[in-house]
Amino acid sequence: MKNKTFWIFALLTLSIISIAYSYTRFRFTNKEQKTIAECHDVPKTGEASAFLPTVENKKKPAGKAPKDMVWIPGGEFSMGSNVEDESLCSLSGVTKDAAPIHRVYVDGYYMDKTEVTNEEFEKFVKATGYITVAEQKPTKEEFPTAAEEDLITGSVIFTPTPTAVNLNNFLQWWSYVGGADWKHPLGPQSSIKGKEKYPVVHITYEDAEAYAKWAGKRLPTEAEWEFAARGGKTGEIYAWGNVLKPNGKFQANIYQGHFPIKDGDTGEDGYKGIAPVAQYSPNAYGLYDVAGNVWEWTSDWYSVDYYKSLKESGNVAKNPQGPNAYNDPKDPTQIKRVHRGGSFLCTDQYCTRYMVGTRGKGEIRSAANHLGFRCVKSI
Ligand SMILES: [Ca+2]
Ligand SMILES: [Ca+2]
Repeated sequence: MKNKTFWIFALLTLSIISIAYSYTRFRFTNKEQKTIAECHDVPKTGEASAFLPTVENKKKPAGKAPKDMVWIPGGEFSMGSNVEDESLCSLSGVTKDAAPIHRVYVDGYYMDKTEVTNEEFEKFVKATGYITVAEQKPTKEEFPTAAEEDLITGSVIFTPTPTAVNLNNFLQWWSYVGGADWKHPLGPQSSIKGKEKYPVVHITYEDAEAYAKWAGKRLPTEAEWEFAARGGKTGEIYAWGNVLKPNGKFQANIYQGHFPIKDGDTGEDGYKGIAPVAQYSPNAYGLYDVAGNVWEWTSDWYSVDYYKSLKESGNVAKNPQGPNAYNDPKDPTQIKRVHRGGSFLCTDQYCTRYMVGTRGKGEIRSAANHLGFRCVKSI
């Protein structure tokens, strides 16, 4: 059942999965160890002067910030990434959708300090009776070619392989698991008991949006997310600076070790797999886990050339809301919005999308156990 169902949903979930791993095919097809040996601590970047100084707004709202939120002043900044490679191992690839660097202005707003937790999401569900997409039985209308017995509730879970595998096929380590959802993050036998402070996962875009609306908040635009994650700094590679491991210490929950094999994650950063929120130092605005732990939804449609169009306009983009529609000619049927920040499955060898200016994307009705969100609130 698991495999059959998996294939039905493979297309639907492809986009989320590909966020992290599709480009591994470029890298690991041969001489894996040799390539790893070429990895370095600081990625190659394009012309540094592409970044102009961040200019924060001075105005601050009166009164205290809403509970568990911080004030993000907004202002003008240079958005995007000039990292030339996909990884720290000189792997060329898809971070190119984060180029060119372009000038953006955003108004100030409050932002959740952390990813939304299981505890917080449970309050929403108890108050509203909300049922997430993963808990809804897929319909024949949505999957017309699926057999009836394969239309079961569930979501996608990272499933380590028993032994080393050729990393050119990410379907080997992702499975659609019946009964997986936010309350059962690792499948029907698992629970969130004792995991109240962990980020909620298996959240689709509409789930995140429903929570935000209930909470009197909204999802951040991609520009708001990046402005906040940069913490008022200019053109740095990571939310904490320009070196992945200052003083040899990881600053975010990502993945170390041999991917994707069982027990391959060494947890050198302190956590194998997902971590409770706020286990690492916050950025300069007081935000935790903007890099790693779980990917975070933003409200922008994904368009592969959106940054290019903003740059070519020649103007500072004022409070950009994203393109009018999804656009990715390489994957026209999977309708996606932008994800940001990377997850506990991103490694320093590839999937370096925890670099603060880089982008991810996900099909809007797909979820996985490395995908969550945080909210913002305008004044
Ligand atoms: Ca980790
Ligand atoms: Ca995160």
